[in-house]
Amino acid sequence: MNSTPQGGPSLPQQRKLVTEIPGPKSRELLERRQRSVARGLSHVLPVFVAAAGGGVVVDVDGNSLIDFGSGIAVTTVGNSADLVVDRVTEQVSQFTHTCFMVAPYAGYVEVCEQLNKLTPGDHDKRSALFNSGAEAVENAVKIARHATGRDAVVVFDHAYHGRTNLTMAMTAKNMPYKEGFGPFAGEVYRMPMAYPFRWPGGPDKCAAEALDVITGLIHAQVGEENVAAVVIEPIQGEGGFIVPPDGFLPGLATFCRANGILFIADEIQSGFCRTGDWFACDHEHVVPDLVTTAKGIAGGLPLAGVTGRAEMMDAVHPGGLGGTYGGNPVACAAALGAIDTMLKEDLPAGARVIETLMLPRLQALAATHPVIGDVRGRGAMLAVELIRPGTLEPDAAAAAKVAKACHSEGMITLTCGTYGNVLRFLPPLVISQALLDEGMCILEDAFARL
Ligand code: PLZ
Repeated sequence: MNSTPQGGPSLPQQRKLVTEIPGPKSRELLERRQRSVARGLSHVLPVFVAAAGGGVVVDVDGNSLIDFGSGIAVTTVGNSADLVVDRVTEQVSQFTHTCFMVAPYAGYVEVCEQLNKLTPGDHDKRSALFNSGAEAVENAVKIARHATGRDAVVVFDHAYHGRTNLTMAMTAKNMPYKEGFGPFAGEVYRMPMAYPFRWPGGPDKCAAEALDVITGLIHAQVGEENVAAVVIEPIQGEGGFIVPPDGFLPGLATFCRANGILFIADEIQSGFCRTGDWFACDHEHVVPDLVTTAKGIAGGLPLAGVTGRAEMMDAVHPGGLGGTYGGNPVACAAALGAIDTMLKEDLPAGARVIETLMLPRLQALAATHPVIGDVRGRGAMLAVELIRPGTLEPDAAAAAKVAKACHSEGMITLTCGTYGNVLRFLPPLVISQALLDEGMCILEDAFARL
């Protein structure tokens, strides 16, 4: 194999193992990594990447792996997608940076126009661009506090919003995200999540009971008039791909509206076609006041956005928002290429096709393996939760074992969940049906050998 393989969609769409995983070149790099990279950064897979595209990742030893992770829901349009490469190449040869706050450029405005058009609701909107998901969440909270003149922020059990100081406070799980990193930002209040599989009263009562508990707690412990925003992932990502029951998100949005609280949807993982709609909120026609986006927006380049009602976004004084690199021209070019790809290839429909192919097989797997307690998700954001059969007791060891078995067979799959017991599947939306099928066979084998 060529030592520098060309990535992108033309990369052979096949699984191919030519060495053990990791191979000798990856092992050598792993050793160098150990000596040079801080221990705090872990990795899921012990292989180093040489190229990627479509539904495969090729490592430095020439192994071609099936990608069921998309770099954590980022390469929705595939790695090095043609339109992304074209736009980025053109942009990078024109100029790489001026700082939008110094001398603006059209790409930034065009991305904001697309965000305003594509996010839920047809009201007048404004957007602002940043570098990372965490930074977008931080800015959404800044805007909400400024627009309401209130301090409190309500978040949920199992939530993930980032690793900066404020977003660590908003993230639920201690290990590994928060352990030893406090003290955390104040005025963050955590509520129970409508988690159908684990709701004490059962999934049918989950929506109504959760809304009762949450609105009661906000009233008693925070005071509605003190709450600037309720921040929620419409399908929770890192916390376990938890899909709230129908009626929960609309009920929460109605409560917020009635009390002058901004409803902020963190669509960083669930947005941009991933769940079979442009945004997960679209599923129940929920219209958030502010939406945070990142990951899938720019085909792998770092970009994030906050989009919201014009009057709320514009409540902030000129100069109150910004950052050196936010909305970098190359990242904006990538986003325009990625969004163009999503539109041209109708990738929301692509995600629904993936659901149709994968969900029945995951359900069949659950029917034969009692270690699978729950199958859930939408579109190409699917998961199984592993438990000790007949209980709700999480089985993280089983999830790790299945994931590892998949890795050594040449398939990238990720785990998640507060208890680490959820296997999640996030294939690029451009993956071929043949690779999807082969990936499912590997998963089925891994469960059979468990
Ligand atoms: N909000 C809903 O999923 C990022 C985290 C990976 P950044 N999720 C992947 C890790 O272990 O750091 C995420 C998310 C939701 C916010 C974020 C934060 O986005 O771009 O990682 O800052």
